[in-house]
Amino acid sequence: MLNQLSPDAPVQDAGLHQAAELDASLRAHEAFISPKFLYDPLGSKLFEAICELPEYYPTRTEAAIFEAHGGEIARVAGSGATLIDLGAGNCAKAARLFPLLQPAQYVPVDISAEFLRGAVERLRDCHSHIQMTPVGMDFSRSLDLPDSVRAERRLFFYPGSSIGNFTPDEAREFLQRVRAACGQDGGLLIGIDLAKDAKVLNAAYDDALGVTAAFNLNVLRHVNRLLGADFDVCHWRHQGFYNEQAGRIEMHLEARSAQQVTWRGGSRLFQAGEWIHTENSYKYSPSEAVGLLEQSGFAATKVWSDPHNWFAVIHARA
Ligand code: AVI
Repeated sequence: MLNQLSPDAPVQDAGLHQAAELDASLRAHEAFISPKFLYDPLGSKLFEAICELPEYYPTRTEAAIFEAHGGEIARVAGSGATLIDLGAGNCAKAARLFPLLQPAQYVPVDISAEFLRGAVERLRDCHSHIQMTPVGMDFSRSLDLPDSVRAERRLFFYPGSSIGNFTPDEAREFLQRVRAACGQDGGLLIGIDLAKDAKVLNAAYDDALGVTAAFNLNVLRHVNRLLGADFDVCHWRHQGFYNEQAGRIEMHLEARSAQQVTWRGGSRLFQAGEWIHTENSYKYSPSEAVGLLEQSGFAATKVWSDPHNWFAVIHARA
C-alpha cells in the first residue's frame, strides 16, 4: 500500500485487502469499521473543521504547548533531521515546526493520498529548500518507507493523539515498529491526549454543530465507494461518548431503523438500535503515556504539557 506521490502519480484506490478488511469487519458479530476509513477527501476536510471547533480542545492545546515550549522541544529533538510526519493530513502541524526543526527532508505519510498531494503542492511553494517526499500509504499496516527517505537522523512526528485511536496493545505494537524504523540516532515527537473531566470529553466528541456527527456518518459513504455498499446515511445516528471505565472515547453509528445493507460479496440485516463501532480514542495519564513509550523500546523521554494537564507532547529517543 505504498505510493510515493509525484504530481503525476495516480491516486491510490482502495486495495483489495482494504475491501477484504471491511467485508470481515461488517460481518463481525459486533460490526465495526476501522477509524482509518474516516479519512476520505471529505472526511479529512471534516476532521480539519473538527479541529476548529471550540469543543475540540486537543488541536489548540497541543499547538499552545508547541508555542510555549517550541525552542526547548527543538533543542531536545534536534534540527536538520528527516522529519517523517505520520498521518500528515494537511501538513499544517509539521509546517509550523519547520522554522524550529529545520528538517533536511520532510516525509508526510497519509492514507488519504489525494488530500495529501494537494497539501504538499501548496507547501512546496513556500519551502523550496526542504526536500519533500510525500508517501500515500496505510502506515498502520507497514512502515516500509521508500528508499528515497534518508535513513539517518529520522525524527518521527505523530501529533494530535492519533495514537489514542489504537488500543493500548496495538499502540505498543505500532510504537515498536516506529522505534525500529527510527534507526540508531532517531526519535519520536508525539502528542498524547490526557484523561480529564468526562464533560469536556463528551462535548469534544459530540459537538453542538454536529461536525463530528458528519465526520462519523461520512465513513458510510466512504465504505459505499470502497465496497460498492448501499448504506444510507439518513438511517444512521452518531454516538460519541466517554467510557470512563475503559478510559476511552467511543464513536459508534446507531441504526435508526431495521435495514438490510448489501455490498460486493455480502449483505447484513442491521436491527434498529444496532451499533457499528467506528472509533476509540484512548486517554492516558502522563505516566501511562511514558510507560507506553518505554514498553515499546524507547529510551529517555521528555514531557511537556499545558497548564490544565489536558494534553502532553513527548519526545522519546530511540
Ligand atoms: C485523529 N484522532 C486523534 C481524532 C481523535 O480525537 O481521536 C479523531 C477524531 N474523532 C472524532 N473527533 C476527532
